[in-house]
Amino acid sequence: MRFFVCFAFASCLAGAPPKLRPVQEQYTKFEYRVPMRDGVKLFTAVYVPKDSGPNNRYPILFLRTPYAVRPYGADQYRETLGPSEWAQDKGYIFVYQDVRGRYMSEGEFEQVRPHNPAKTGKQIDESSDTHDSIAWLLGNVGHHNGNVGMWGISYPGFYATMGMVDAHPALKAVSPQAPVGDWFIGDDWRHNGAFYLAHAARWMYMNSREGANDPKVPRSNPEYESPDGYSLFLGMGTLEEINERLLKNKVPYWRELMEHSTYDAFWQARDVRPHLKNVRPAVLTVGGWFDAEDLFGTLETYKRNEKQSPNGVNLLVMGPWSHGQWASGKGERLGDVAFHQATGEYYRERIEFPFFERYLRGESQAKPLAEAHVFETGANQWRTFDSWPPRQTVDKSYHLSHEGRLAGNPPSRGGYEEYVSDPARPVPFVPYIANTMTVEHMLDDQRFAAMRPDVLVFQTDPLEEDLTLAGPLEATLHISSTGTDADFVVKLIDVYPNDYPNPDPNPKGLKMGGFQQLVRGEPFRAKFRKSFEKPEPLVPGQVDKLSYTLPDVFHTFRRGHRMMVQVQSSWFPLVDRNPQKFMDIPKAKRSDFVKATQRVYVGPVAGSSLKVRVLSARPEATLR
Ligand code: PG9
Repeated sequence: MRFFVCFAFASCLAGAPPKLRPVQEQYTKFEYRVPMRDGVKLFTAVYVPKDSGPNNRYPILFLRTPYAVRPYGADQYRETLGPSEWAQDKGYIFVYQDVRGRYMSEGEFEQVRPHNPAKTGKQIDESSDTHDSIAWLLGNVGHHNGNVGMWGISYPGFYATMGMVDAHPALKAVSPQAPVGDWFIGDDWRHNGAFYLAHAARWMYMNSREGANDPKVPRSNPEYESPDGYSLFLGMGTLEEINERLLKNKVPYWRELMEHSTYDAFWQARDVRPHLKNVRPAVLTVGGWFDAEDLFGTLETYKRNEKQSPNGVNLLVMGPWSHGQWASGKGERLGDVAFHQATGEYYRERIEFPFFERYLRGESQAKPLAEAHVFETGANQWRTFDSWPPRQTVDKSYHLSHEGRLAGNPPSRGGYEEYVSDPARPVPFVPYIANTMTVEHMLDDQRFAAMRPDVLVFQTDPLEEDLTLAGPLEATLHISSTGTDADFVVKLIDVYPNDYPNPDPNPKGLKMGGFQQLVRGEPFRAKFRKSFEKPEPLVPGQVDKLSYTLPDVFHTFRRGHRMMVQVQSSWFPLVDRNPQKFMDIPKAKRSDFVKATQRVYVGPVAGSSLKVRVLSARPEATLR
């Protein structure tokens, strides 16, 4: 059994999901306009179990969203309720609310509204709107047991996070899932200053173009002129042309984003992390190792809460998932990579459901959970730890070396590898045709990239033993460029052995021998190497240092596999093109995009490396 081992519980097989009754048979729906402290009313849909006899009491599970609590109308029911089929079946009072300024709620919407810890009187933020809503629900909805929980994925995950800040005392359990942490450093729009073009263009058109806030307007993609995003975005040339041609200049938020192209007060005010202090509710932060949108925010939410709320219950779940993949379906695979078990059902039944049962219905309802419940990719097994990253790791650096080697020691002589980065022929981010950010790109085969002359490839010999990495990665690159700005993308890749078996059945005709599975990739925009607030140009030809953190991994490189690092200067159209000329990129014209020769240095001093954390022991966690 090479791929399917379960340590965390006696079995990691999820039970069969419950057979659900239609929502309207089990629940009665009510709609309310809930008043906030400043008089603004928020549209709120409440589903109460029908069998709520005089003595039956249920916890409340509350979700706040900017994406509409459709369907509207007290006789119109959602098809499913709550975070899972187990929760819907058991019976909770499920509450859905349009956040301030969205769809049927009054007031003004603000994207990731900054938290105001010093608010007084009628001043509001998302924390106070949550607090006021909970107070109203407790006073106006019958049959509750006095305990409230919250959950939400992605943007709703951000609202769950804000609910736990200065929380209402009845809020006992919160599960922020793929929540935003910081939009400039690592979530959604920018990663280390590099702009996530394909994702931003689609999301913004769909959710924040003029008129999209009308409940009667369906959510829709922009009208892509072609399914081939590579040539489409390349043909549009500049960010301004993309705004005109694809977004039809209809997205005020895109313009706002373009105005804030450094880590200025706008972004700093939206950094959620400083506010995660002395959080009282039990917290279960949930995320996916292959979440392309909010992996950074997920890990940062857990880590910052751990540090700043030392007395709280703070738990983490990380599975082998794309953005939100854990919420439905079996979760047996992502893209071309199989996990050989129903990871999603397992999580919903064995982790998320017990979490809410325990903290909202009572300790007798569910066993305690481990602090960190994490899926080990590569080995395909769930593991539990008392902390994340685990304490039992040792740091090890893998050095980029001559002749494409990746080695445990730095090379004894210095040198460099170089390539020409041409903005007219950027490195594609996927080996197939796509016009949006695909979810699978986070683990797609990188063989197509390894063949390009503008991608550097460094790899180890086949490993003699399994090697498990647990925690963040630190990239250090010594670089020079003939330009005055440049992007560098560092990718960590698991190279499968040449005799690796193909799946059976194999409808896609996959050739897994030599497959280069992306484990983690992250860009860095070089002008931000000293400061995200005050970018500085590169001096052409001068060696400079970039060092940055790539989000955590929990991955085992199996015996016989190789570890590979690729370095490149574009990742298109996932990331916008860098003109390779120091400037405010949203203002770049076609003529500003120029070729540059990039050098990556190797050697005993001022070389380049990837620091990893190697798991040195395998303890199991105590349960909380
Ligand atoms: N990741 C998306 C998002 C979160 C927060 C703000 C803007 C976008 C989402 O899927 O909701």
